[in-house]
Amino acid sequence: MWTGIIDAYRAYLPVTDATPVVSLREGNTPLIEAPRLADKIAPGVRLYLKVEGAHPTGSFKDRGMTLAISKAKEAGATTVICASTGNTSASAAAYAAAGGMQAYVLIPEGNIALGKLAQAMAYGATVLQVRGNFDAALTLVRQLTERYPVTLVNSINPYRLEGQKTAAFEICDQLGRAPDYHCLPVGNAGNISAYWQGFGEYHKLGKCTAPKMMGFQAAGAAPMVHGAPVLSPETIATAIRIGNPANWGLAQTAVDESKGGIYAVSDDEIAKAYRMVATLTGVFCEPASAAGVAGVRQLSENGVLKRGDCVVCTLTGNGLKDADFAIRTAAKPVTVPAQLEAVLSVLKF
Ligand code: AN7
Repeated sequence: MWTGIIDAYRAYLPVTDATPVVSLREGNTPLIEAPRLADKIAPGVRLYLKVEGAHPTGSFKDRGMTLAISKAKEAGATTVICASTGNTSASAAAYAAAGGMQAYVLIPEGNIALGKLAQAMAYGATVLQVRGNFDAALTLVRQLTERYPVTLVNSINPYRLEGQKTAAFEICDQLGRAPDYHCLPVGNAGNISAYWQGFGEYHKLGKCTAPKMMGFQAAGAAPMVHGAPVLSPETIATAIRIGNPANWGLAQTAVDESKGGIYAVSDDEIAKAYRMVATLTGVFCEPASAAGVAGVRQLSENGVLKRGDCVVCTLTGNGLKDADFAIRTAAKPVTVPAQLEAVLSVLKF
């Protein structure tokens, strides 16, 4: 039985037998080859999708949260706090509930997907909607954790990255090698840093080569591409609507050491990639996740990706979290009376 990433990768994680493991059996997510998507966006490339939306709360955050919450519990914490564009708050709320703790979550008012808000509320977190963006919420959370006895579970907490690095281990274990390129969206820049940590550890042990880390920010929220914080980040991909990433330095190191890069993709490209992933692979990801796929297309068009290259793209979150976006952007259902002729007038046999 799969019992979660702490059990599976215990030797690589900062836990002891005394650590109380709070787990929802996260990890072991599917790695799916996507030849039809590759034909359309990067012909000749061997493209795989790491489906992190298959997690218990529907995003990659669960990998880091199981460790952050377990370590918080080990240290005797009863309360945890985070700022979030949605997925971190959903995951923190779930793991706090699993561990018998209280979660406080600060979210930017009006700018998180409804499913994520529903999750935080349902799991019993105290939800504060901040009149400001994610960056402002994170500043408040940092100030609170400096002054009060509450554990921060944003990715500034090193246990988050330690947990998230297991995705890189899994990819190498599933694929039997590391990809040549690893593509993923970048928001607060924790995940790309965690992947590099994971690939690096496996590389040192002789278990894999080191992929080039390719991060993609939404064009309206691309501080690392511009080399300066963005004061008012804007994008349809609300999960990565972040103007001043907390893990900027680590992420820059990841792309520098791996000879990768951070690039911008437009909202239009993200929306196109979002539709293509769903219709050409059967995997439903959220808009932010599609930034990495838009990135694969960009790298192929720019001639960076060559025939035969092995590319893994992480789909970070589940499409159901932002059902609104799907309904706004896909073909509308046709309403018909309950009569065969009416149905046949639409379905042309
Ligand atoms: C679906 O939940 O920052 O670069 O507060 O939800 O590690 O931040 C979410 C980020 C990509 C970016 N895809 O990852 C939060 C939050 C999805 C996300 C990212 C996020 P990082």
